[in-house]
Amino acid sequence: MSMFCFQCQETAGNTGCKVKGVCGKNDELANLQDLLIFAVKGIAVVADKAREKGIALDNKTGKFMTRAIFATITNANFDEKAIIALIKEALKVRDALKCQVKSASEGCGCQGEKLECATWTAETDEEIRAKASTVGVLTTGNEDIRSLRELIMYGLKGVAAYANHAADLDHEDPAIYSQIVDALVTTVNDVSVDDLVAMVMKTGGNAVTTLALLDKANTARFGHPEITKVNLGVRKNPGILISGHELRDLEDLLEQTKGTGVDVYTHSEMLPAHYYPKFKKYDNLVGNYGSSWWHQNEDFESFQGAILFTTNCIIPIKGTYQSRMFTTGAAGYPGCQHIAERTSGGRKDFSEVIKAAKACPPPKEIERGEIVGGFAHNQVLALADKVVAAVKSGAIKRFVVIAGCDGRQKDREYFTDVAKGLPQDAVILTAGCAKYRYNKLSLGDIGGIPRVLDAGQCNDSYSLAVIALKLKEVFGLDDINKLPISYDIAWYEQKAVAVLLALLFLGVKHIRLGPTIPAFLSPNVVKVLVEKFDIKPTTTAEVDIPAIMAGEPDPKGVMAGV
Ligand code: FSO
Ligand code: SF4
Repeated sequence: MSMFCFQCQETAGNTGCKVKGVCGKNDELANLQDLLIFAVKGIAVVADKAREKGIALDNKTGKFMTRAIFATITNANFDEKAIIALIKEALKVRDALKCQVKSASEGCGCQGEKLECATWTAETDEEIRAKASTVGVLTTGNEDIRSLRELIMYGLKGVAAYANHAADLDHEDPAIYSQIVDALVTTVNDVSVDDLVAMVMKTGGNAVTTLALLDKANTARFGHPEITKVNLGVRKNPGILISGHELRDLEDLLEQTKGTGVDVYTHSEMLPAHYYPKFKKYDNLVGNYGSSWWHQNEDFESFQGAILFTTNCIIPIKGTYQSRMFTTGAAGYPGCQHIAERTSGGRKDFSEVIKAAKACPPPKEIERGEIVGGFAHNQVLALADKVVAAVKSGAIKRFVVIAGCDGRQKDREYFTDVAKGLPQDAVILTAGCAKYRYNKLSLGDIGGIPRVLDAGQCNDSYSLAVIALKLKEVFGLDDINKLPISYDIAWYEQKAVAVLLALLFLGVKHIRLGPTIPAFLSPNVVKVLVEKFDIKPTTTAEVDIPAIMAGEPDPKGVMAGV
């Protein structure tokens, strides 16, 4: 075995990628990403010691940790050089912190430190590569401990990504960084199963806090999403297709393409940008092009223009578009030009992307028409009277959250089948790229309320929690599980793990999770999740739809409460 990774839903055989990632990641890269996590854990161990000496974690270190962790999320960064640079930086950050600890006390606070992640060091790429294959998840021998450690780690990867987005919008919360440190330290120490389970829940709590902060950061800068029709067609100018989740990059790009004759289109998870008032002001933002992340080989060929990746999900390049694809932020791909960070208060310089676009033909039209979205919490709450009246009259019987991620596996047709098969009195609430499984179907409306309410990116999952909590309040319920809401969650990568932990932290039970139960959950950990939260796997649309509509396990209690 030359690598081991089981962090995403598409892991080989639903057990683990051992030779090469299904995502395209090779063993070298997988091991380097493991080493980067190891190095960040070293920062956390020293930061923890520093806290004991009264030295608070500064935001600069916190932000660096989130950026480094973000680069290890599935499909974010395929560039070994970028990961090696982050490992070197992590060692520097850790050692600078050690010096602070040292000057704050007699002798170094980390002397005698037994944890290797806090002491290991390297200078050359060769040393780094040699170490990389020795620090992976299999170094934890006990299956249940490993499972809980990785459940925490993957939840943290999602939290780190969301916190990093918020930080890029100048919103940071030291308490979020501090919990990340607590959780990382927990994963490297010998602690009890109970303590690990408690940290899983704390990480879920941190996911809620972080998603709330990101929501604030987005809405403060771009306004509250509102009902919007998004164009799917194309114009005759050359274009730039922007993918990933980083809205500030889109803003910089729109500012710099103004008046250049280059149009901007969104791809995959960038679609919800159209819902924000701020982005509506740009007439160079033309529409959304293509489908969810895993269709990018075809979408990018036919787009013909420049492509900018701001975050995941990148897939290995097949075809002719490498020379016109760029990355920025946590994203990276070997052979693609990487656009540098913005200087404080400034803008990223996208002139190379614009130059590349100008040399390209306009996009080929692959579809026409519009899709409707923009149902984040403010917009849904603005419709609250209508929604509540529809529930009370029985016009809406149930809300079904079909949110999360899309993916390549054929089994994911299940989510299309559920969306199509749900009765007409069910409304789908969604966020994330899972919606591409059904967002171009005509599923109609209920008295003017569309049957698919798209809150936005997976980054906007907080909206779904706000909507649920508001309905709970309006209906005077004492338990979120008494609402007529069912959860049918499609997961793929680690941001979805963070969202899942957030839902568990909020007390949501009876979640269906698919298309497979995560490989990193050991049978015993699954047992705990089933006992505590009644988590269950998705089965088939025929079996699940009646159960979803019946509001298991207490349909009478659910509707009696309403
Ligand atoms: Fe999708 Fe990819 Fe948003 Fe994920 S593009 S799968 S949860 O990385 O980020 O929903
Ligand atoms: Fe395999 Fe997923 Fe890890 Fe890629 S990210 S190596 S597909 S488990």
